[in-house]
Amino acid sequence: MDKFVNSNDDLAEQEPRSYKSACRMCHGGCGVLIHVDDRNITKIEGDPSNPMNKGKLCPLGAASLEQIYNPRRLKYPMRRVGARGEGRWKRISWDEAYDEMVNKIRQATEKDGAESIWVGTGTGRHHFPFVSRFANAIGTPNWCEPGTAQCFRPRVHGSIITMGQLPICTYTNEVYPELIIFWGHNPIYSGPDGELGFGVKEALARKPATIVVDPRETWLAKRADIWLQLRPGTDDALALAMLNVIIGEELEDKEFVAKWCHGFEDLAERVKVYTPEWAEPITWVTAENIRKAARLFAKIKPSMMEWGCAIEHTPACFQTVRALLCLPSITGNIDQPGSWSFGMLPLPPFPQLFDKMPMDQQKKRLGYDDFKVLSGELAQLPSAHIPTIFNAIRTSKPYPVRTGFIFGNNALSTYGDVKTVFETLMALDYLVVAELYMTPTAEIADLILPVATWAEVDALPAVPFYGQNVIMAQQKTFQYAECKQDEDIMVEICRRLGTEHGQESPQEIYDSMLRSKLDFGWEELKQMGFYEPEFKWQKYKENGFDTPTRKIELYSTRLLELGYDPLPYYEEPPESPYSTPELAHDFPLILITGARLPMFFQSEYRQLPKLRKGRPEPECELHPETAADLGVVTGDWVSIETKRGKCRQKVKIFEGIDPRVVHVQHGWWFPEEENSPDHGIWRSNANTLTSMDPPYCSAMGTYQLRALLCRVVKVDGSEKPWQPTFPSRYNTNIGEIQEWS
Ligand SMILES: Nc1nc2c(c(=O)[nH]1)N[C@H]1C(S)=C(S)[C@@H](COP(=O)(O)OP(=O)(O)OC[C@H]3O[C@@H](n4cnc5c(=O)[nH]c(N)nc54)[C@H](O)[C@@H]3O)O[C@H]1N2
Ligand SMILES: Nc1nc2c(c(=O)[nH]1)N[C@H]1C(S)=C(S)[C@@H](COP(=O)(O)OP(=O)(O)OC[C@H]3O[C@@H](n4cnc5c(=O)[nH]c(N)nc54)[C@H](O)[C@@H]3O)O[C@H]1N2
Ligand code: SF4
Ligand SMILES: [Mo]
Repeated sequence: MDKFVNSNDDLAEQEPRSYKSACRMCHGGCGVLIHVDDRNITKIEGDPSNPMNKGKLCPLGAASLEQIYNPRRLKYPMRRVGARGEGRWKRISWDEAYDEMVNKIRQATEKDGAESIWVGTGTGRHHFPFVSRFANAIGTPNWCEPGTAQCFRPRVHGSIITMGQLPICTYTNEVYPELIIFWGHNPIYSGPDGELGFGVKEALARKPATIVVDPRETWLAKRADIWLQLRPGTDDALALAMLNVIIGEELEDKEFVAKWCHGFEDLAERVKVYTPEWAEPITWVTAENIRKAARLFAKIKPSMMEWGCAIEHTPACFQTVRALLCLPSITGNIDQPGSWSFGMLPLPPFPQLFDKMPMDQQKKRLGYDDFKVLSGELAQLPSAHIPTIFNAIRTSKPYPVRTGFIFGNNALSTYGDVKTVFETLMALDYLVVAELYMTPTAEIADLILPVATWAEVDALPAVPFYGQNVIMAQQKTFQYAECKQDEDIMVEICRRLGTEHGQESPQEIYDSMLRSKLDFGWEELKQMGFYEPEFKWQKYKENGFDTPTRKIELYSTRLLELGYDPLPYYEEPPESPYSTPELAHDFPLILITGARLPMFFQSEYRQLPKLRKGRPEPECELHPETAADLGVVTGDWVSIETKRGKCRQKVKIFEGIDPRVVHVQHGWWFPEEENSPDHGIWRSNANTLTSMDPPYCSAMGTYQLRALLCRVVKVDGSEKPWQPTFPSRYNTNIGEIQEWS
């Protein structure tokens, strides 16, 4: 692959040398050694001294050089010259780009107020904390990320409300669990989620008991002591029934509960009705298996819960998180060696500048009143509610939102109901997209900014997130063309706007964060590579848990104050054979989407040969009986359809899925299709099927990415791909409108 000349004078023409850094091909944090000759990176390898990965790299990390030197990368800022989505661009200078953005921000602020500017980003990449900082600095409360309501944040917020901090699975201190319960989480593939994958494998090598809660028979499920193959979207029912068994059979840790849990009696009362017999027809898991799992979980200690985003993709999200939190709590598996623990948090909170935004402006955040845990009073990282922002963009209600900035999100791929997303983005007056590649989302922008890959930035990752057991220096070792680090772009906009806050460089911020709590700064950390504070358990014994009662709040006083149910309860998915039987008549199968693959990260890496060759085409999983009913075999094309849209993928017959369930991969587009600006985004996109419509989770505003109703139809793969019909007023040339099937 062609090497691009290192155009950074500071880094050019140096002696060959090695840098300690942190890989960020995923959320990141594995220690790496980056070897650089006079101008280029020659090799990236795992750092054997780093406690997170001990010299190992996953397939994504191992493909880093194909990403960094990818010829498809954006190289300079570009301004749209044709109609939106027409694919005609003109190279401009960074100065021109900055002037344009600064003018647009000023105009938008004068005309409709700063809240008319929307700032979006994607999941936990290096610049994530800077995005809300930037939004606050320019005065808009309307920033968001697909994960704030759908991934990780519900677990963070639910944990903070329940026990003051997010509990983590930590494997760095070598006390391993005797039991692991994997709940809607498959870290063998999605390990790149704070690089727990390596630690999980080490823990599994010690042969703990395992319970897996998953509608699909994963590698972990195959090896589990108990696999609970539940109906998608009914995790809350299953957790409540397990609580019913543990409490009913008095298997709780009585001493821990008496001393450290608030509201046990209330919880006991609440779960009385949720018997395993009640849960069996709802969850499709037999009452016997629910009892077995609950007893095993309560009996074996210490245990850890590895929970994932599958529980956060339905409106029952927050209740499910709360119910799951009760399981380790009442069995005393909290902050003990080998159990869930709390991280050391050696860093102060990142200065996101929420404190600098006046309260009346914060209250304009879209979602503030409706989703108090996501956007309002109870939010630890307040962010706007995506469907509410998108609605405001389309309708100007409750106020206009006309200008958008996206720093790293392929919105037409990963948000729910992407037809609505397309309409929304096209309705903006002005859209900037900062990206590595020309994605289908970048194609409908007005201005495109080329950004740096992980090896070209200075950042301060701390892993696991919200635990910070290891702090690392991620170092800039290379400069590709005119690409800039996202953080530097945001800072420069603030400087040119002359904002009161937000003008410090990233390095200044890292340095002051480190020095405020530790006896070294950024330059020293770069030399050290990483820092690992001494780990302590049972920190709650000093001051209790950080909640109003200083205990784990099974019964949440904070939720009660804000008008939410203080105890977890069951909610049937809004679309299901039970809640919408008439819809189930036409769409009889249950759809799940997005179970992670080891070779991609969301919609990323389909342009990396090493990774793409592992999965050249999109696949959906069907049970052999379902496939036989449809008359399809592995490799056939099918159309997967919901009442919102359709997409097509190739069949993979999989015994390990219930005949009533279909799994569809997410994140598909085809970067190699360069002759059309949509790059095939409408063909196999799981989010043509999903929903951004209400009902939402009342606390977090979560919409539905899984547990929806669908049908599958056999199609001929040679037919033209289906594309959505868009209103002509958008004047796009996004491709011919074709119906197929
Ligand atoms: N290689 C790779 N790693 C990744 C990512 C990636 O795209 N690629 N993405 C990263 C991100 S942002 C995230 S959030 C994490 C996500 O990673 P995980 O949290 O592991 O989530 P998934 O892989 O989506 O789903 C895990 C399992 O949940 C099951 N599942 C589906 N529906 C349900 C349900 O209703 N209930 C239950 N109990 N299980 C269900 C799926 O079958 C799957 O096996 O991975 C991160 N790591
Ligand atoms: N149907 C369905 N949809 C899902 C999911 C699912 O399971 N099913 N999972 C959901 C989850 S959990 C999440 S977290 C979201 C993820 O959603 P996102 O994190 O937004 O993922 P992508 O859409 O792939 O967008 C990331 C984009 O950022 C670019 N990028 C990478 N690094 C950088 C960088 O440093 N700077 C900039 N500016 N750009 C960069 C990549 O090229 C890519 O185009 O998707 C959600 N969507
Ligand atoms: S787990 Fe993440 S950080 Fe570690 S090597 Fe893989 S992509 Fe890099
Ligand atoms: Mo995520």
